Amino acid sequence: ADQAAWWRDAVFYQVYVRSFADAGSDGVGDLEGIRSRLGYLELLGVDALWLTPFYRSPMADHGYDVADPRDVDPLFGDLATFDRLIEDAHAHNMRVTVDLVPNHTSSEHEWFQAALRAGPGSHERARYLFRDGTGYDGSQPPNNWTSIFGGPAWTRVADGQWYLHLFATEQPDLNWDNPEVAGDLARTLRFWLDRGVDGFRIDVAHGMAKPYDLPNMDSRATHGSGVLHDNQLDPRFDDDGVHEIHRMIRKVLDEYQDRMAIGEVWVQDDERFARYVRQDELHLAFNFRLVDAEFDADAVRGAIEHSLASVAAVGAPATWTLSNHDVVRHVTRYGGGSLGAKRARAMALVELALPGVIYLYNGEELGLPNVELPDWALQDPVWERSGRIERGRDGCRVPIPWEGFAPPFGFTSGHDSWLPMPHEWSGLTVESQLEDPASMLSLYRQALEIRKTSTGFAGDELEWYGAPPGCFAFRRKGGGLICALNTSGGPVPLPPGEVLLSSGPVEGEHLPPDTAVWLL
Ligand code: TEU
Repeated sequence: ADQAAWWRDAVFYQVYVRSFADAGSDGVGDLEGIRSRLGYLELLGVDALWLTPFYRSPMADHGYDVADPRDVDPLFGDLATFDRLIEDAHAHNMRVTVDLVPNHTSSEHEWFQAALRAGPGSHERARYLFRDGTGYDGSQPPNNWTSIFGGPAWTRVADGQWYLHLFATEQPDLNWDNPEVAGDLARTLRFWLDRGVDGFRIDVAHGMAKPYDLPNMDSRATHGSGVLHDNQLDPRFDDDGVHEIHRMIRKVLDEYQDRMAIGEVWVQDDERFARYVRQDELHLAFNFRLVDAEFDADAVRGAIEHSLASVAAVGAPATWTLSNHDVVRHVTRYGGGSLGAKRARAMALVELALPGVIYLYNGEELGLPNVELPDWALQDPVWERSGRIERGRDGCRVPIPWEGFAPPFGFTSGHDSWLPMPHEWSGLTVESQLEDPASMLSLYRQALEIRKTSTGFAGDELEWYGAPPGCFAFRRKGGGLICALNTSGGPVPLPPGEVLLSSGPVEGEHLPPDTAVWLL
């Protein structure tokens, strides 16, 4: 049945709820805002949405710190609005998937509040990972684990015990050895499935399970985030016990029709990565190798081949992502300005030519660059990071410019958006790009339309052609579509075929630099 499932070649669109559309005037995006823009998403041509967390939260990590996973935060709306959103999205032929955050809760979650009150050794503390400290007076953390957000992964509470948090201090890790924790997740799954959601994106799906004795991490393990983890060096992630949790999740999903789950899996080893998408576990796992690849034909080809190979053995579709709410937007990664935008156009055609599942990040279809925000505007709790996100992740989370000539560009009816929007974005609004056949938005619309309707995209296998240095060309074996990319400094001969679409002007028989083309 999985062979024909709706998600196997779907194009998902990640809605960063805070930043997509504000139906009110508080400058923060909300569920009603999304509902009011469904027409746009249908016009764009995506099959499904992924909504980032909109649950009750004190927003220490903008909603990835969940205080109640079965309610909507008043900032984003209420359950009735959510139900209307699902109903309307389905009426517009789009599926809706939602985020799940099972590795940790907010420190404001009633469980954690009860754990603080109850004290060492209590039933309440056993839902989290509380431990005594080390050193003669217990004043040192239980082990050497670091937080992905910087600093030690342990915080000490008033009675002297320490609790584990792999992310912010306000995100205590749950104890997945406690059956109450799994029971509660099953309840959350059913709660949203019963409301009609089509699936889930599982946050930190390689987390959750921890080895009981919590052994030290190797000092050679990378501390930054966005880095693939190696369980040999780093026992914080990818513990073997995690698969039992994914089998539990899958069982619940299988009680319903046509529902799916994709895991956020940052795992180095291919064989270990593939375990997450075995028959009885998750349907899909994010592969971030395209995010890591520079704009270079060999690097991109390597990422594609690696991604395809890593899931081939288990028969799960590959997944493709260029950007998300945690990384620098790819227009900027590729050099920024008009060069970055040109390369982003080329990479959009490469990505959309690939077999499997696509995840677009809101705003990439407009060619939004990362924004250099002034210090006063920064909000992300991330403070001590690896190079690519050292100033935090706010720069890729600036709200979507919809229309008009000045900030907030129709994003909110209020005066200010939660992060300031650049004045230069007047040329990048949805309104201005819809009219312009040469815009990034028009390119995405055409590409998505062709991907959906052309027979060229059939089959899962690629055949690679010989190509000049700095270039590649592959053919979809089943359907015959050819995609060629030129990352070299000069023009190269076009492969034979009729041009269906190109990311920039193609003159005569040549493919110019920083350009990709589809041929049939
Ligand atoms: O990110 C999980 C994760 O592993 C992070 O290291 C991620 O690589 C990092 O944020 C990249 O910069 C998820 C969410 O996507 C992120 O937004 C949350 O902050 C995090 O979980 C905690 O819930």
